[in-house]
Amino acid sequence: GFPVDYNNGTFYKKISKSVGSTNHVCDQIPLTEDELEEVLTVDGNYKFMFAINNQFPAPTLVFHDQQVVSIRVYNDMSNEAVSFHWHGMFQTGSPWMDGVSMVSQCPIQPGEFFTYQFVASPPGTHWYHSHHGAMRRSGLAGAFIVLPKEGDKREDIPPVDKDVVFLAQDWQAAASDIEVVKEMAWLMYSFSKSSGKLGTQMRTYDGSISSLTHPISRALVNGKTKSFSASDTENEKAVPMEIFNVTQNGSLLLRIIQTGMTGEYKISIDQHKLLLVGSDGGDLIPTWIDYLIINPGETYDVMVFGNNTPGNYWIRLETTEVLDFFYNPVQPNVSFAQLHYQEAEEALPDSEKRECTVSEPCVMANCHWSPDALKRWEPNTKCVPINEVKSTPKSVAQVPVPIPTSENDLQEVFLNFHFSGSDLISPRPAVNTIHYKGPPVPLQLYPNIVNDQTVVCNNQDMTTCGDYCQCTHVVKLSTSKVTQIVLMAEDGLSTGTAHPVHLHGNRYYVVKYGVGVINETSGLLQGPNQDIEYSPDYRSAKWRNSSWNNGNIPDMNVKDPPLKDTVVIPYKGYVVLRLKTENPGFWLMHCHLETHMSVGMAVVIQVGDPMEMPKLPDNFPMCSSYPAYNEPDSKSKSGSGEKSGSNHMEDDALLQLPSTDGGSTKSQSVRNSYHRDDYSIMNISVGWFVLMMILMVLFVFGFCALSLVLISRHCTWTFPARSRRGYHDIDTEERVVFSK
Ligand SMILES: [Cu+2]
Repeated sequence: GFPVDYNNGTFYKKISKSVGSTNHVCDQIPLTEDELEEVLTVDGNYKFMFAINNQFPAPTLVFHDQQVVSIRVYNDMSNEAVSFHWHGMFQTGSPWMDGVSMVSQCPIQPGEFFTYQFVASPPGTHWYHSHHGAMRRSGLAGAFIVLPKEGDKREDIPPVDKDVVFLAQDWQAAASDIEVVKEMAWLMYSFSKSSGKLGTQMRTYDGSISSLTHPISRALVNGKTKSFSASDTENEKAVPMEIFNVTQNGSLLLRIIQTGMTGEYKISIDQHKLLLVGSDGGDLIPTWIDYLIINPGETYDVMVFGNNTPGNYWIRLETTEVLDFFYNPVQPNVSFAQLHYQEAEEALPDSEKRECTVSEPCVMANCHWSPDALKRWEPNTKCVPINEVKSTPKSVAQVPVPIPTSENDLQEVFLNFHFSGSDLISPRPAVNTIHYKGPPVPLQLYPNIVNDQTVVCNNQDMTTCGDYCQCTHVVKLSTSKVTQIVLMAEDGLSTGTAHPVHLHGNRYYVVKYGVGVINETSGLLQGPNQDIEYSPDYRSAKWRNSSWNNGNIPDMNVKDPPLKDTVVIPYKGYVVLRLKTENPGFWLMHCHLETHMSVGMAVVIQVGDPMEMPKLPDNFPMCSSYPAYNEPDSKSKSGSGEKSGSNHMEDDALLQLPSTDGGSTKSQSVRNSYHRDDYSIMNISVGWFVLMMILMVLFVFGFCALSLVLISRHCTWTFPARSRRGYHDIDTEERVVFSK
């Protein structure tokens, strides 16, 4: 793209040069019709971003259950490699189509294409996104809807008049996503380069850190947002906002998908209750709610009814930030979309939220805080954690909740998603104190590499790891037993964040939920939950009460728990999952905050022995044998959603529905390049400031010393393994394949 300007009703291509500290506009050339078509307005700021078929958000893909999907991805980017994950798809029999770079496939290099082919299953609201690097929020994500088979319609929910996609995501106008990940990698996000100001992290209801790394991040709905703040620019106020149309007494199914990079949102519609009917492809017993908490990676189906006075109502996406880093109260950040009754005139809403009262309390679904923490901030609000949201009887009958028949029939794994390190020395994202590092060749294509202890490690063999354990962390599970996974988020630090954890290739029942200990007076977290005993290094854990072993955990919901593929672990709490690991393959399990996942908060779940895994197709592209793009096909490249003429595509398998009433974010107004620097910051007292500066100086000195040590180690140890020749320890035959 290029910077564009909007002046007196005309869009200009702006050519400017900076001389010294000032920016000189050299020329303004009006945009051509074709160029106008390609303007994506988003929040009204100029930003480098990615697009699929020139669309943002990426096109919505719709299939039917059990249909064979064939999608050809052509990497037309100049420098970045890419791979696509079909989030929520089981990939039964096709683990190499899961799209995880260096786990299921080699990344697709610029100029190359790769055809994904798999069976669409299970039905429900899913999505697709890049699974290489950090490009998801900046455009490489879209809805992936699997409709039930013809005639397999739900009868337990009211009729749906309109079925629409609602993609919610955070958005950072100033920094690129790579920069945000980089900040996280070096834990400098509290001294953000983009804001130049100290301490931008906020806290949520229980005092844990909000997962939004930058509090100003505005939420986008289907790629749109609009500012109503007096301090914002004309263009930020002029860009269109997403509008969902409903008719009086009509109904709307909103397929809400959180495609964001870092932040969770609390979604509500003024003066309208939401009927929660599904999540992550699982059908839920319909439940009325007022607020939906949604984290990156999750999807929820909610119905809205035109049962109020025809008019215009705000749809609110609020952050859950209520305290600054130093525990001073702050107002949560709010972004908007709009619910419009077609009988009413088009206007900006002047609606207010319903007040939650003792007699009519509000209901907050997927609430991951203790009710004792929530009540201080959200009075008269019922906290419904995810394990209390119920699957429909039909769903449980189709996928029974796995119950072990004997001690031997259960395999239990404790996985701690945390930051390893101390409060003072840069803690890093990890699982069981192991920082995930991708293998040199994709596991699914070279499964025998799991036997190589210089690459793969786990907690059974920590001898090769040392203090700072960074490797391809693989946890192996058997295909024949009931699996119980206990997810935890404990690091022994004074504060941290909750983590939304996604499992590929499988879904699980969420049977129990536990939160940390809350201080009765302050309502803030004061320590870890009391049900789990952690080893001092947080590498392993066990139930404090041994009678909880062998799957005998009290108060589990094994009758009708929800089926999920992404679940939030409360900070200092835990979640218990039950599943049948019947799908052999290498499946990534990771925190869905890109800032955590990209720098090590991930683990590979190996289901079954390589011998049990489906056989790789003979002509499957290995890293060196990707076909070059040799058939110029401008249609499929330039997009506009047109189907490619290639025979890789099952034409009738791909329906492209209009995403929502509002369409995409095509040009209505644009603005020039980015000038704003108004991050909301905390008021920092002089004392704190001096202390922080001293710590910072100490940190810099320590860091320099550490860097010298690391650089010297790096140069002598690891350079040969990173040679462009590829992984030097695999056998000669494979090495030839891998070489370019
Ligand atoms: Cu995380």
